[in-house]
Amino acid sequence: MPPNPWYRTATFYELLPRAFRDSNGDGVGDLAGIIERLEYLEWLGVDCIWLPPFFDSPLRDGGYDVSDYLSVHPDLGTVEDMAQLLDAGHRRGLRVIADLPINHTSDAHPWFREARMPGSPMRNWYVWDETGSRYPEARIIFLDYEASNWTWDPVAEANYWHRFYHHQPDLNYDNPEVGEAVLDVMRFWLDLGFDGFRLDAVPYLYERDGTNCENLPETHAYLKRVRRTIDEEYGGDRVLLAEANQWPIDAAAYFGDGDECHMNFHFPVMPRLYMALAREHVRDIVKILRDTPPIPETCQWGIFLRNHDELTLEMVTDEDREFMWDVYAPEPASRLNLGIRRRLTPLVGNDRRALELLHGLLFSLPGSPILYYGDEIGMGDDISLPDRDGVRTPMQWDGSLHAGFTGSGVDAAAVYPPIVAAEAYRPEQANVAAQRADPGSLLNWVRSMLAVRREHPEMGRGTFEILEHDNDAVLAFVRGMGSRATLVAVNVSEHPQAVHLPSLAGRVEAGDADLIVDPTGLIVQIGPLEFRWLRLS
Ligand code: ISL
Repeated sequence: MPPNPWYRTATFYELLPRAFRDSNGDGVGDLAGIIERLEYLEWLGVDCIWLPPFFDSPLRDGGYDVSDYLSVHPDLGTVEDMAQLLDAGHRRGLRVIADLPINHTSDAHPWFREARMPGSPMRNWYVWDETGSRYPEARIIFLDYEASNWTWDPVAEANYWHRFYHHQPDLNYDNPEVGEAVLDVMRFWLDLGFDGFRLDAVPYLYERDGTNCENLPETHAYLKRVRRTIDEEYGGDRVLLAEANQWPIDAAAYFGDGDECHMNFHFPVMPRLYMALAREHVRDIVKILRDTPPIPETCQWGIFLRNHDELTLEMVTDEDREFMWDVYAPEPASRLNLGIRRRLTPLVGNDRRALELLHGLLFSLPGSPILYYGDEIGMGDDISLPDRDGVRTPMQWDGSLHAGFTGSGVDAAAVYPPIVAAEAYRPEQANVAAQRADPGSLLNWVRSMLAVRREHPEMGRGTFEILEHDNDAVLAFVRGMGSRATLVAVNVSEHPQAVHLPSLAGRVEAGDADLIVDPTGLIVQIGPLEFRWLRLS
């Protein structure tokens, strides 16, 4: 069956179940709370919800440390509640994908508890080494927390391999039983009604001597097997979104020949959007897009401004990383690993023009946009909290105590992470109810842009052509599909700019004071930090 490419024109919305809405007054968000707020997501105009891990877990890595793949964490509800959420979402035309950490489990997972036992037949479900010195070329990802990818286990009397926290042993995909067990996990949730998965941390599934243990051919072969299985058993409607934080050429490999993942995040373009604002030129964006290979017709990039992790600077040069830290993270507390643990709105100093410009890019660059809950209302963060908790605070629904996240009778101490307290971002300043009622709000602006984008399928599925011109404060490109084409022109500088686009002679009607049409081409004038979408004939 040919795949249904719904994901190529969809907008995704990442929401943290613990932080979205608490329905039962225990201070923790839950699945029933999400069901209560589906009306909001439908109103906003998103198409697919991305649910970060909701499984049973000791919660030492926000749930990415899974201790039972076939369960729902008791704080959040039950498998039955999840079935209801999927059903209620589908009735509103909203799809839902589950975030599945398949590279590693928690050390509390029964598989690991069994595997570490002396003489265990399950020992080779994980990756062990006597010396803890194997695979020295593999980098450490959580640099601020871990000194090695190996940790000694006194029970097993061996070191186990982990690419992330030491309490997250990596599964051993060289053991075919592991690949089978993970497929069974996928079947369980697809049977319940999920529309697909975000496959967490996929570059690291296999290890091989003499390599950096990323993007190995064996990893791609396993993912192709997953795709084949899901296509055969569930038809062409379910989606696989890879999380492969890699340079464009390696990232594009996760699409295979259209026979691997349907989607992958475009990590490298993200920091370059912020770099463009800070440098007031678009050369870094243009370069990374030119370095991005064409991808199969049925595939799609996932593009984003922020997510639940730190704003990662893994895919920039050392020099660019220092620049980004200097500009966007002058306080040491806002830096984490190779990134910046801040939300979108504080990053750009709550500048509405920058927020609109970044969303304008998010909604028009090649790929499907992925929003992070709260960014649509300009939510703030709290860098006094540990790790990434400060960008995972409760959604602010209204201006009441606890922001309408939970009942006002709930003890504030039960709400963790706490509601943002910074003056400019308190619930009174940023909340859904007030912004829904205000036609000029950021929320209504984002909603109207999503509606405009829906009318322009070329933004999702169309061709992408960067236009040559001599003003590098302006990014100009054309998205085209069949007889329709839209010019996007973005001024990342604080000064008015004009661009002369010879190739567009005769393709835009004048009638707008900012457009000068003459026989040599089109001149577009754009204000500071503004962008334009213009229909071309
Ligand atoms: O964005 C990154 C960090 O700066 C990435 O390197 C990211 O951490 C990595 O690709 C995997 O992240 C995922 O698995 C982690 C978990 O902590 C993250 O929240 C999740 O997104 C380990 O379980």
